[in-house]
Amino acid sequence: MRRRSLLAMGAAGGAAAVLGTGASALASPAAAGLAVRPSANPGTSPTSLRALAAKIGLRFGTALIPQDIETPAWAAIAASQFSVVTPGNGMKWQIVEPTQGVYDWSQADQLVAFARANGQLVRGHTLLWHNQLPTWLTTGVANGTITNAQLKQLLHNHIQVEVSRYRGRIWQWDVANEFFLDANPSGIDPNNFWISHLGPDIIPQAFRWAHAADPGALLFYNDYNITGEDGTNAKSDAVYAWLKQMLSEGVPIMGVGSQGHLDTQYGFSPQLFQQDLERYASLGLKVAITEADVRTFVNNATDQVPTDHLAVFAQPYEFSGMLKAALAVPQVISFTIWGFTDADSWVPGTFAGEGYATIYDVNQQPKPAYYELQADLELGAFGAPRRVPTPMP
Ligand code: 9MR
Repeated sequence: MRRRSLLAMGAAGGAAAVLGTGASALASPAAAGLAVRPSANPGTSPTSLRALAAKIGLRFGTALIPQDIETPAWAAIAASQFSVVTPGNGMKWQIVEPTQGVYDWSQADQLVAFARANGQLVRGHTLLWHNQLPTWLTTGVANGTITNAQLKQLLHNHIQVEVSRYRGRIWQWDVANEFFLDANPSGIDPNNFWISHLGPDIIPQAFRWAHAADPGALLFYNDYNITGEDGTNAKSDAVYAWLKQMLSEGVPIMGVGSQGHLDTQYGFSPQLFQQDLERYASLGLKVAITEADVRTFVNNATDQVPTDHLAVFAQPYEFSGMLKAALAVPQVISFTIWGFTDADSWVPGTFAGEGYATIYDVNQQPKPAYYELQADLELGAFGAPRRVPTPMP
């Protein structure tokens, strides 16, 4: 997600970075002897992303929507390449309680069953967010039929019901999502739906409720542009200070998720990204890359061919920069991409004219970014520190 001025990208630095990766991006599949097709049999290919990541204890993940699971050829990729999965939408309040008191767990159950069948862990996503709330809830709050006291009670119930239902089956929960302003200085957005109605204490309260419902799950704060992507590091500074404060108050926050939604038009500093990951880790937190993708301008939403030929180099370069930074920090326990195929990425529907954001093309063929990540993981298996241990579901 992005909100930084075009000028923030230093043109020279951006171009050098792009050129620096170009040759290897295109040469890597054949030259490195890594040209694998996704295995139809989960876990059988020693060069799958999940198998390579496993050598240092890292979980490599993707978000999944029902189509990914229900289309056999897509499910084969999802099963064979990834060792942790996140429901793209299936655990959000709007989906699980579309009518007050009437639950629909079908998407969430499908995801959890798929993970179990394929030896994958699950990242639950997400309990407290201003977006994708049920209409009955937002309408009731707007017209006054739901008071603030009732809203708080409804949230408590939502967290208790959902976290309890999957107790013992979720590795990491994104408890709270996207509360900080894209501004310098940043801070918790006072106009956020939850903050404006219930005040900032609702965030630590949500963590306490989630912890009570599943004491074994790792509870995460998750946000975008919190690893230097804003160019100023203002949002990272604010999130870091808030996390430090929360931890000093004994709030059960165990991890921070950096989403990693990049766009080639804005440039990217892998160094700052790594420094910020290290800074969160220094608080004693686990760290996860939770929604990585790298979008760029494309010819159309169907074919998603980049219109700038340099984007074909920049896109894998930025993916690789995120992964290399993550590999350097042993507290980074998972690296998740936000959907594996351009065919069902959220990007074309949200950013007009953009796409090409994932690591497989619209026909589910691996792109240069796939091979870059594969090569990074293969090298990482020799040099990167092993991941810190975590409680397992
Ligand atoms: O991928 C999700 C997309 O299908 C939804 O329409 C969208 C609604 O806002 O949410 C997308 O996922 C978001 C995630 O839950 C939180 N971080 C940003 C992601 C992309 O918008």
